[in-house]
Amino acid sequence: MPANLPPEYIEAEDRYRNANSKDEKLDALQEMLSLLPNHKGTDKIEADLRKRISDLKKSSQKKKGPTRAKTPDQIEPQGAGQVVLAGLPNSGKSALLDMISNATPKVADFPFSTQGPTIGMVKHEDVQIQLIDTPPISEEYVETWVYNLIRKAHLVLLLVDGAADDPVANYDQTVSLLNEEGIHIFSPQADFQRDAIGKTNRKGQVVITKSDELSSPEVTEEIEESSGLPTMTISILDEEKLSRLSGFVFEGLNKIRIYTKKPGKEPDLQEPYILDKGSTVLEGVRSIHRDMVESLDYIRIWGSGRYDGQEVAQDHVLKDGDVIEIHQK
Ligand SMILES: Nc1nc2c(ncn2[C@@H]2O[C@H](COP(=O)(O)OP(=O)(O)OP(=O)(O)O)[C@@H](O)[C@H]2O)c(=O)[nH]1
Ligand SMILES: [Mg+2]
Repeated sequence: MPANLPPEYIEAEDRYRNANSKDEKLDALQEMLSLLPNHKGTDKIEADLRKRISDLKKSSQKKKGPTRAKTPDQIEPQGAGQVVLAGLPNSGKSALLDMISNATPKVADFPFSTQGPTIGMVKHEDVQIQLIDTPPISEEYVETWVYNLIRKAHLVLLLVDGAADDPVANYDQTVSLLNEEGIHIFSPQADFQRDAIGKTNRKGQVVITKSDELSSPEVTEEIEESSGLPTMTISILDEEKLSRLSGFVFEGLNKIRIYTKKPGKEPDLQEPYILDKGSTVLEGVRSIHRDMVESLDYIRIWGSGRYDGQEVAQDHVLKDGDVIEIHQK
């Protein structure tokens, strides 16, 4: 039986063929379906249209997965901590992540080139640190979620464009934009209240980029002094400086690594346990295995003890790199 398709149907079909986007295709297909005469000769066409509509809907849903999440600030922390790169347009955030992590964000010589977050993992010796590249903050425009991501960061790296005419002014502007949002950056070494009313306090450090184009070497000192934050200069052209960045970041996270050993055996150095700086032996044991605390008898320590294998009290403060041997009752 011939299908006898009306001219409107043929027009919709033309639109479908020439459509440039999935939405346009979907519109055209739905119109074709509504214009399709309802008789036996069109059964196969109808089935085919329904299948194409369903496939298109499925594929556009897939694209709206994690990469186009509604709230890009909700990123699960991984590794020793979540570190967010923040800075004015063109300050070198993406180039830095590109150089030191496994991620490949877009780097461009024009401002506002980054629109979404890019997550990279950076290796510091035997730990991984999560580093997130963000779109710029600026007077003109800021993606709404960027400040939320900064509010949740374990450490904020303030990137200052060393090639700017006045890097100090570049730093000041970065900080004042954050302050306007109620975000205040403190040195990781400073004592501070995490969140005061209406304010967010975050640990942060300064990274002055493009040191190969830095106008004067005093800039670093000047920014370090006025900010009171640990500050370093880097250049994507200077491997030696880049290689020091992961240590600088790890230091800012205020974490330590500890390892365990069994009596009479070599220490297990495969993967460290990550603890907050200042953690005691007891807190270390608790984070390794909560249940061990009750049956804990004593601990021997290699590293921060007076001598290797010293038996230490439960309130002994652990140091980065310590190896502990847990003895249970
Ligand atoms: N000479 C030199 N150029 C650099 C350095 N780091 C970045 N650049 C250049 O600076 C420009 C901006 O770098 P991006 O990494 O895209 O800057 P961004 O901060 O991510 O920019 P937005 O995403 O727009 O905020 C690019 O042309 C980079 O190649 C550096 O250390 N030295
Ligand atoms: Mg960028």
